[in-house]
Amino acid sequence: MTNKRVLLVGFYNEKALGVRYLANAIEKHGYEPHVLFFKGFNSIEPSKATEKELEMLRELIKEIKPCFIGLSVMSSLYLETIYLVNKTIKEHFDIPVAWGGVFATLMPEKAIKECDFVMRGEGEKTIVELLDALQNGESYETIQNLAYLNAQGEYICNEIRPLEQDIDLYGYPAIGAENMYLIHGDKIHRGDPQLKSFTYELNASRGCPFSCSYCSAINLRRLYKGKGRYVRFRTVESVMDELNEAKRKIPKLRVIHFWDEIFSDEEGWVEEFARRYKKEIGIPFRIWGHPMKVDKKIITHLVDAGLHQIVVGIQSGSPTVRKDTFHRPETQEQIIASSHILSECKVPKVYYDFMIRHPFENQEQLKETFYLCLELAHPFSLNIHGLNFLPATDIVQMAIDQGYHTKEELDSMMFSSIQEQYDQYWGPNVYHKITADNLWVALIYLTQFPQIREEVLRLAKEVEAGRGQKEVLKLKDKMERKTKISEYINKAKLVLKIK
Ligand code: B12
Ligand code: SF4
Repeated sequence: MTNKRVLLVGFYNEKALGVRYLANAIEKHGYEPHVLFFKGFNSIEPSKATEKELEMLRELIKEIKPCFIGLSVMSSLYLETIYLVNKTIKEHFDIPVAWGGVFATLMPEKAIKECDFVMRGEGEKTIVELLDALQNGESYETIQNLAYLNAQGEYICNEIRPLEQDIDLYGYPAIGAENMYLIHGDKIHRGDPQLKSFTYELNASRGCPFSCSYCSAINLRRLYKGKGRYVRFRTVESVMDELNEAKRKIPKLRVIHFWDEIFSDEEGWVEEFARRYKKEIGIPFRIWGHPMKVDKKIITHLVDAGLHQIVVGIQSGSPTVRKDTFHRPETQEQIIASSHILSECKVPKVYYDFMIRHPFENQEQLKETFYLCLELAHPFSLNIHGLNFLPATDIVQMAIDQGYHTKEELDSMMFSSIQEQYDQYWGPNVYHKITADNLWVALIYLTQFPQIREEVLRLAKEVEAGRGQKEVLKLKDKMERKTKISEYINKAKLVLKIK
């Protein structure tokens, strides 16, 4: 077999790092990667694949004629589209299809029902080994991380390989490679969409040290138990090489996003990074943080280097919900102290994430979130959303054990349509239509605005006494409108680089 063309498909994200890393990995081994981003990013109202988009996919496959297709099934939220894509490939072509990504990794038995191979965990080595075996007509039976059905139709799931400790060896994701495509809005765009972007996204590390029950990180860590250190950092040198290349290739670049689950708080690494970033890159950057990883010295270095935004997960103001339900170890004091550090260090934009209105939380605990928010140091903004049950995460079994949902109910939620799943997270029931029952949500929202603090405290007393409903909702609507306008202005300023 001499056809070495491979099609890798990422979903709902033209920046998807997984397929970009894989493209580089297989290219190094003599394959010709083609990367399709199937549908662009839309975190609020993503639509499923249209018939026209599926037709465009079929045309592209006819044009490329790949010997192998890999689908990156990172999230279960858009399985509806992945099934459609998978089905159309299977119906029209005789090409082996593999699934990889976090969903396929954690639910290989479900995934293998749809495709020929499942590759679990980090895919750089597995995909090369599988492609080589297929090319050479050799056995793939012992390839680590691989799952498949054998000739008898039995499910085989091979052992997980040791984790690569030197993640610099993975190189960095393909930027601006020729064979890249985006199918979105019934159109096909050729070339890497990243080149026209204002932002660049990257990972300086892999893995998260925490164990939140609603997140896949702990399940991935368990999968890799005994296979080497799970949280690994790239060298500053490797990160800078990638950023310098991104800066050279992306003319409109204005913001860098680090997509590390939690940005490094390792002092030596951060010092070196900050010094070099400021000198060589000098573009505002954004990170994700954790209250237990907010350290004054570290944040000072990062702000000096250009830290422009940090998003910190708090998730609940109730210590009980946080500890017993979400398995988050941080205390109220640590959360409040971290907010003071971020404020003193003058991080320009601080966001706190909260997950509210889920079956594990009662109204008293919702109030605790309100009172915790009152103690957070300004300025900050809040991301308030619901709880999305994700397949294979610990919180799913907890909801069953504690009698909040049956397994069947959870399955129908977790495997529902794209729109229904996004609605559980961002949707109308969580936040947008605040009813009299959940005035506390509106009050939580209002804690972001220090200028109306006294008014909010007064209204909280009114609500405690069963009054003030209209006033709270009116104020919330007013502040929401104002915030939207100032967010648009800030975005425009950033893009236009006006200070
Ligand atoms: C960065 C990130 C984002 C970014 C970008 C995501 C992206 N599509 O690239 C943003 C902020 C946009 C995002 C959004 C969302 N995310 Co997110 N995200 C992450 C995070 C922290 C890191 C992902 C990453 O870039 N890793 C680095 C790359 C190199 O690794 P990778 O993508 O896993 O790819 C490797 C392997 O998986 C494998 N692989 C991947 N694809 C394939 C394909 C083949 C064929 C093969 C062989 C191998 C393979 O090889 C790759 C290289 O080693 C993960 C956590 C995690 N640990 O994965 C959550 C995570 C993937 N996100 C998650 C979720 C839920 C979401 C959202 C749905 C949240 C929401 N409700 O809006 C959206 C969906 C957005 C979208 N359209 O994809 C969940 C998914 C779990 C699930 N069952 O759904 C995760 C696991 C976190 C969690 N809460 O558990 N996310
Ligand atoms: S800190 Fe974030 S990435 Fe890490 S386990 Fe918790 S939710 Fe997941």
